[in-house]
Amino acid sequence: MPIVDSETGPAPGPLEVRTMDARSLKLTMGTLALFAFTLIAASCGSSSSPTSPSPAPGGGGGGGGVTADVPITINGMNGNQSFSPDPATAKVGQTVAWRNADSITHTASADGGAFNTGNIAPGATSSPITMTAAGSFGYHCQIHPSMVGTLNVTQ
Ligand SMILES: [Cu+2]
Repeated sequence: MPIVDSETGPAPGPLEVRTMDARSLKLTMGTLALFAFTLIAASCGSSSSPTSPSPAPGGGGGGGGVTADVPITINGMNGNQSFSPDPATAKVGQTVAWRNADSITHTASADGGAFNTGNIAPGATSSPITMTAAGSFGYHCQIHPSMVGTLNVTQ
């Protein structure tokens, strides 16, 4: 008996679907208008978004070379006078790069391993290193451990 009941259930279904069709047709007209409006609004919003970031990369790329927020110069093997400025100061999120003004290869390597430029050839500048944590970082040249400096990173 319950099986018959459930079979009777779907029977009026098609009738209801017809009514739904008529209703959904009206709905579709309204939805279409709303959709079109949303589309225009959305396209306006999305077209302005990519436009604003575009000038930024263009302006930045004009520089050509590698730029860092905080440049530090490697003067050469001179103890705690090897790097300048020393101590140097950067903020969390800023980039620091070391330029090797000497005639031999050097590195700038944090004593605790927080950062390491790797070998910087004479006249070259290291890749910019982003400072992600505040602190006072002593660093040295891995090739010439007597070369020492300090980088203070503040919030
Ligand atoms: Cu060195």
